[in-house]
Formats: sequence, structure tokens, C-alpha cells
Amino acid sequence: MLKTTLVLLALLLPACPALALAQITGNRVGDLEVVQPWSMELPPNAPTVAAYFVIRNNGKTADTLTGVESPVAGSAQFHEHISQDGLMKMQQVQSVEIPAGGSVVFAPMAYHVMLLDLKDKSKLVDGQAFPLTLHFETSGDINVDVPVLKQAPEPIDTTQHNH
Ligand SMILES: [Cu+2]
Repeated sequence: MLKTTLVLLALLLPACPALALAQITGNRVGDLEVVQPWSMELPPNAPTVAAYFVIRNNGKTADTLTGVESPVAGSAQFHEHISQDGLMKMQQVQSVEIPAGGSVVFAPMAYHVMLLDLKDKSKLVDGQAFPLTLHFETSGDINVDVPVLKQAPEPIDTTQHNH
């Protein structure tokens, strides 16, 4: 019943991609949403900080994460962990594809955002949060507030949809 109502509502909305692009609310843009952003509190002298989250694509076409920035850092990169010669190491990737109807998990020992050249360390302590902007090739930008935690949160079920 709820689904039928939603479909009807969708049919009533004017099909206007430009307008849809402008309607950026919170942690979603278009068919993309960023859920459970977080960062681990590190010692004050840590040179870099990582940010984690899950990106869901509820749409029928893939999109690509192409860039990231934060006012707390001079630069920010996407990293992945790879196993090379029996060692785990991280390396920069230029972009990350978010498959249609799928999700990509940014987590310790997986994809993560690496913040370099840290500017404002006052927000990098437990209980604070810092802004992060993610750029997507098709959908545009998503702004998230990344809470800083002492411990990793319970991983969310990436197969679950919240509608
Ligand atoms: Cu890294």
C-alpha cells in the first residue's frame, strides 16, 4: 500500500533533472545516499585522519565518486587497501564506482577517505564532527558531517533499505 502511494507520488512529480539536482538535502542527492559517516579519534600529533561511511545507490544507473574535500584538511584522497607481496598496504585511487542498486563500504582495511595536511584539529576529537563534501560524476555533491568516535560503530547492514 505504501509502495503504491510512493509510485503514485513519483508519477505526479514533474520529471525535471535540473530541479532534482538542486534538491540536495542532508546526506543524499538524487539516488545516492551516504550513511553512517564516522572517523576514529587519533593522537593529536597524527599526520593524517581517515573518514568512513557507506554509499548507497538506489538508482538504476551507476555513478562514480570522483573527489572529496574538507575544510579541516589541505587535501583529501581516496585510498584502498591491497595485499601485495603478503603485506597489506594502502594506495590512492582516483575514483570509486558506485554500482546501480548497490553500495560501497568505506571502512578500516577497505576504501577510506584520507585527510592530509590537517588544518583544524579541534574538530578531530571524540564528540566533535567535521564537514566532508563528496563529489559524484553524475549526481553532484553530497555534504556530510562526520562524527569523530573513539571506537568503530556497529557496521550497518548494507543489504537493508530504509524505505
Ligand atoms: Cu589511507
